Amino acid sequence: MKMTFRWFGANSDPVSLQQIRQIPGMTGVMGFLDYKEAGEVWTREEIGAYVKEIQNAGLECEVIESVNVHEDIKMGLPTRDRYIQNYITTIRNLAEFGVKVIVYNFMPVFDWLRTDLHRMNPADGSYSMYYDERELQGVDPLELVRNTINNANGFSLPGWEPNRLAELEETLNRYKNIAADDLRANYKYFLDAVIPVCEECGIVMACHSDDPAWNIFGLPRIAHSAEDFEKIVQLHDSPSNAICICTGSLGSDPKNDLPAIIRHFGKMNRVGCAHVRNIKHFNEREFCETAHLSSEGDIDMYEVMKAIYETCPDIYIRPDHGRMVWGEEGRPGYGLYDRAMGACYLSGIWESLQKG
Ligand code: DNO
Repeated sequence: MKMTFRWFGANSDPVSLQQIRQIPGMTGVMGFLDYKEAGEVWTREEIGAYVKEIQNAGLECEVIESVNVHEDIKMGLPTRDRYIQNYITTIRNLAEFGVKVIVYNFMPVFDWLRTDLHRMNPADGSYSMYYDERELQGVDPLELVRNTINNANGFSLPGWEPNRLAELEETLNRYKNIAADDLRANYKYFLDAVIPVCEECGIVMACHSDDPAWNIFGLPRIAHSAEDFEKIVQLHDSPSNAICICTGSLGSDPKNDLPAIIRHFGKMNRVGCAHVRNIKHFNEREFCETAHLSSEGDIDMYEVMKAIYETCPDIYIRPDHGRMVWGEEGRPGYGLYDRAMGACYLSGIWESLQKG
């Protein structure tokens, strides 16, 4: 297992590479050029400078996250081929600089969704991201987008690029005619084009699960259960066509048996990496993000790490989200302190698995 940390780049992340390097056990970052629009080519110059900066800080950059898939590809529009070609150029460029895994998602319009980015936990005064389906009743998606962007403390949020969301109304209308099977067919078209290139240049594509793990605003979503992932890995049968296990998003549906899912796809060599975090449910479709410890939420982190240890021990892992603690005012979901504590906790479980 290689422990990594998400990093948004020097111009955008209040967390520095030196701080990341100082977290015990940290080997590298899951990198992101957060200024790139979906569909744009990530150039050799941009990637080269970014990777060099990370390596100069004593860290690796073998995973890149959120090379976003253009909506035209997901909708299967005639313009998709141009965006797929750009994606392929980006894959080749990333491979040239030593990247081994690309984390992406195939969710229509919304990458991840919360109804509150900053809710105080009455027990200890820390803050968490929160989701309550009841708070979405009667909410217009446009209003939700505005609120999410306005409440992000001035930070960019992954998957919430303002330009992409500017065409939201039109995009939502277009999706009315796209069923889950259509989306899957468009997904296959994309994978058939990019996976052979990945095989050629040694890249694994890791599909992130839908967050939360159900449909929202009537949009089709096809990546939130073991059955969904089974279909995805079969869409194009190759070790380069893999999944990113995100315990917090898959775990938002208590029916998802996380250790079993990890074991199943781990044994198939189809787990590209993992985002490991915990959540606590209050009601059906109402949960908050917690500290990583098993005792703080509903996910058994020991069992999650054990399943990784036993079936896919060589993957990249990162702590994810957690809370805002000690007065930190960071990017929602990406504070330094709670993720650093989470990384140490997960490394501790790992050590006990190795020695036990
Ligand atoms: C949310 C992240 C996601 C993830 C993308 C990958 O916090 O885990 O934004 O990076 O879905 O494309």
